[in-house]
Amino acid sequence: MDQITDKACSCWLVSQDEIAHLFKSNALSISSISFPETESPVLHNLKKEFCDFSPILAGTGKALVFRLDDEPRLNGGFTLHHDDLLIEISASDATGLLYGWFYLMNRLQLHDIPCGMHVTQAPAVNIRMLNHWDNMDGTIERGYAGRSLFFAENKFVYHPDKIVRYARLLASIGINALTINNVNVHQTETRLITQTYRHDLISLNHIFRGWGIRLYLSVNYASPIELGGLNTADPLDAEVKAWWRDCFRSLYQDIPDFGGVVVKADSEHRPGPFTYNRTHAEGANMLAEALAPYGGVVFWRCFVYNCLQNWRDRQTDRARAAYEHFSPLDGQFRQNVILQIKNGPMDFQVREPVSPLLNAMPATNQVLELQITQEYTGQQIDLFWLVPQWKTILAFDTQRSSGPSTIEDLVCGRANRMPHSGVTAVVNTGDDPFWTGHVLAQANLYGYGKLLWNPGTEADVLAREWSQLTFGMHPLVTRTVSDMLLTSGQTYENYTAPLGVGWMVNPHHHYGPNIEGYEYDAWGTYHYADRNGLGVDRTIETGTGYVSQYSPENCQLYNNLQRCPDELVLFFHFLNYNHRLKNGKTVIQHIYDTHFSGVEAVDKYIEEWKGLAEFIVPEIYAHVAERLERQKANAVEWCDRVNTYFYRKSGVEDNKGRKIYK
Ligand code: GCV
Repeated sequence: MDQITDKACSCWLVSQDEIAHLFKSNALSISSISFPETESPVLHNLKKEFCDFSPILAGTGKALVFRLDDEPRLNGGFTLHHDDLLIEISASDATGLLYGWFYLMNRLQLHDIPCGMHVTQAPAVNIRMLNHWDNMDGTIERGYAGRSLFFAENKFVYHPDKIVRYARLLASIGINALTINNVNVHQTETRLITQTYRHDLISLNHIFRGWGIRLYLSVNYASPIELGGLNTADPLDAEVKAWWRDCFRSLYQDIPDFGGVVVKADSEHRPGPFTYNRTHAEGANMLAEALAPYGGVVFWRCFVYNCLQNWRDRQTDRARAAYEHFSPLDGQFRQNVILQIKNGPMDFQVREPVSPLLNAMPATNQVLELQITQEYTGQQIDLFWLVPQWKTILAFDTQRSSGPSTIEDLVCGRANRMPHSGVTAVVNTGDDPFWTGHVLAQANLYGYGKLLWNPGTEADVLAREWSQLTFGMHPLVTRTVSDMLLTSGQTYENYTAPLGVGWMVNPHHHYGPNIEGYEYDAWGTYHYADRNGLGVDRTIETGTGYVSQYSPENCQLYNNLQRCPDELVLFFHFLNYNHRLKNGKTVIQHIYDTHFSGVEAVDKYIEEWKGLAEFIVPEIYAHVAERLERQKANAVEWCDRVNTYFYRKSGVEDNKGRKIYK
């Protein structure tokens, strides 16, 4: 098990004691290693990478050189040069050297380090953040990979060595910002910013700093009341302002390079400025002002909507909420406020359009929020590789200006002139020996980091690379694992909710089918299936008008049934069961076909995985096989329930006569 735990823990990344072997297996003999003279926490860790290396240094090999220079590169950029005499990594900062080193390791693992190689790279996205939704009792909201890495029993409980391995893993994919606690900040977690937990926060920050990662905390907007004994959290109140100023003064005295805070306000029963009739700009700016002297920033989440909606009301549309709340505030936020906007207007469903709020506020810092943890996408039981979905999001052209206007342009800072831009995501890790519950779900974390480094990388390249780094170079393994990853999202979509409707899941835990699970609820999450058809009419003429929140071009695209893409058509339109889609099928036949084909695809994964038995470490092989069986059971349940439900509603037979329970 030790061997497994080691391999699984380091997954795509070679552990430190394998580094010497890595050079040997590439027939590279190293005569000396040199580092810059300067000292820094990151350089300290970089040097430690070679603690097992000295015994194998040979007089006759190449020099391995880490060098700081003055070349103008983006933060974290590096150059890797390989010739007859040396392998040199140069960068203008220590983090760049670290990233260069991880890149070199990847190349060595892939046996792709030709003499004459000369590569310069830099991360395309500036803020490359992860959000933990960890609670201090050790649970993780929407966590599917064990317990928290940081907390248990309402205190900090962590193994420094494990946190170091974790930080190293995150640094290897370029992550540079991290929150450690849930955005739902409850009683105990509210105290994380107080002196009570300062010692632990300092220690954790010390670890992450050494890997180029800045630490942030999620904070409770009502802290002045809950901690300070004030009777208000009104952002314009002088005492409230003073309370936050004191709070951050003390925090930054102890941790001068602390990143800042993430805030979920007026959202799903969390406190916020609405209580005091203040805007979100007033709320966020008050915190930002208190953080500004220290260079701290506020990530302010835009997941604000009415979660006490009346299902009888067909005009109120939750999808409209974020845009309605925030777009009128463009230009009112301080320079150190960054709006954190979920990729879709609802909530991390399998298929949603891109949020119309993204790139709709040219005078406001924005980051895109993704979800790596698979809340609605299989919960790390079912396979769902998210990279293709993320690439679709990044490629979306908001058409907000004649200049660069895709989501990729926005997150890379090309779409507006604001100082901050980037991406954050709810992470999928925990204390599980494989970090991510499902071993193959590691590919989601890997893909996230790599995509932010270079959004132009094709999904199949990332799938192949992850498979080779994790499982080695055998072509059958690479082909099989890559195919499984690349098709997994479509497979999951096929056997779950069709054509962009979403929400047909079991309430609260969100796994498994429940067609009407959210239909008569207060969360604003409906599909309106009846005897005629299903879908949400969000058009201008007859629906909620949500489409009008997009640019005129995109509004027309979605509003017009003839043009609206099939995969999102039920998000925007109510359609009869016999409506013919662009793919030539009726809605009902599409539902039957996709559900059967989803189950067949899982069967195929199971068979293909069996073919890898002799190439994969037995424990990992068995672990994935077990997950696939559970996925199969889930897929069958989804298929049967959805097909039966819509057969009963529509009375239409499957034109291929397959088994539908009636
Ligand atoms: C952390 C959804 C999830 C919640 C989550 C919330 C959010 O509603 O189900 O678990 O809360 O999103 O993003 O704040």
